[in-house]
Amino acid sequence: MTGTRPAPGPHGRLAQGARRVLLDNWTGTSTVPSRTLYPHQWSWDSAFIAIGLRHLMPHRAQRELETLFGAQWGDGRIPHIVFNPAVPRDAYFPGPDFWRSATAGAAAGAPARPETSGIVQPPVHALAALLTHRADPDASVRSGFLDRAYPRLAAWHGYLTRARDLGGHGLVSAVHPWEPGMDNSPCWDAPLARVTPVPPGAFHRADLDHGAAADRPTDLDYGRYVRLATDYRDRGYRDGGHRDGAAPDTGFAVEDPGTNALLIASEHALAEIAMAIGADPGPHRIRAARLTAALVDRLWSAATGLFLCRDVRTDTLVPERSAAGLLPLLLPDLPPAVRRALLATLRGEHFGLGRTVRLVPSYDLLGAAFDPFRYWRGPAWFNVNWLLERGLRLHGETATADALRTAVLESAAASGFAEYVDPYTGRARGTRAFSWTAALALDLALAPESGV
Ligand code: 9WN
Repeated sequence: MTGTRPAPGPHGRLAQGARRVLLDNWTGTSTVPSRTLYPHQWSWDSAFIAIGLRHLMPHRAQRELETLFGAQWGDGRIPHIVFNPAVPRDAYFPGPDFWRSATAGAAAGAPARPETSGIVQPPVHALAALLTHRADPDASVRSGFLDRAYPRLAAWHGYLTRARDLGGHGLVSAVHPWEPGMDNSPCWDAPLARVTPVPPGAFHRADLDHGAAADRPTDLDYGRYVRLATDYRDRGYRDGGHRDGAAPDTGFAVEDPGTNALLIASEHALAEIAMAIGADPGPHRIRAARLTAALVDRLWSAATGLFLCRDVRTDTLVPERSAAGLLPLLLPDLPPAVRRALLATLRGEHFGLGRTVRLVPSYDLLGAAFDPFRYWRGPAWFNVNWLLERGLRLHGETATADALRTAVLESAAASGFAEYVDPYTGRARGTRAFSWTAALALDLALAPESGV
């Protein structure tokens, strides 16, 4: 199957290039983020990929999500990686032999097959499922897509809000820096400093076989990532949950505004999905409102004009400005003063949109840890910019959204659909032919102003 060709339009060449990337990265049941660096299925990547694929082949977008849902654990968690058994076991580190999901995750309900990781990524999936449905509602209804997706998504959100409320105030905590999807964000530096790294010789980093070391996390970071993942695995992927004000018994517990904003946006989407299949949207609306109140209460910093991360072990806000703190712009019902301040921060000197940069950087342009090359410590990422474009449009900031859309399209095409780019020059960094860059550029090219 080669799929539908995008109609020639103002972005015809870009759409053809993006289509090529998505076809090349399709494995038959899902899409790899990158053939070289990330040769399995990743959770939030698949959500973003479905959002692009829906324009080419809506049923393939459904399949992308349903392959992921097929790896869901009995406790509701959707794992961050689903391993492809056809790929050599050491092609990616940490691979299936590290996570040992079927045995170490048995008590948490991990399936015997497929093998997966045991941590999670941000819950963008309900939003992706709703947008996939809307691409071809008749076919979606005929195939029962939303009827199958709804219980999966409800169980997933149930897991996050129940098992991951480590702070006890309703928000979801990440237990590993890979979980918010922004692996080496400077927001993790302080909480991670308490973690004893495993020695560098104890593992082999497959990422450095494919990526430039200057674009990737350091060996010290990796030593700590491996320590945290090992400890989580060795306690059977058990989540402590909230224990009456006590600090959680995990080495790392952070409330991240990006993850929580995406959960709220997805909870709104779940309300729409519930309506579409004749279920009650009320509980989802109530949960979205409660989570929004908790987000503002726990993570909003009026002094900074930004949402910050909270280190749950010390119960303090982390004084680093990350683009994750801008993602609540996706939410329809922010208090007006918060919304205004957030928009000012986006255009101010720390993120510089329309002022010093055309794409939003992942981290504070003026921050001490800023590095235009190194992964989540400065480079601009296309998923973050796609989410912010959507947020700007939602809040009626049309001119800024239009300019951001143009910058995403130009930069995605000029960089060969790079994983991320230098926010000042737009020069490609990381891997190329990266699936979510292609998918989200395609979405902006083909559904530019509909917000659908
Ligand atoms: C670890 C796949 C993933 C993305 C993450 C990105 C990166 C993995 C890695 O790649 O993380 O999960 O090996 O660095 O940070 O957001 O989902 O594209």
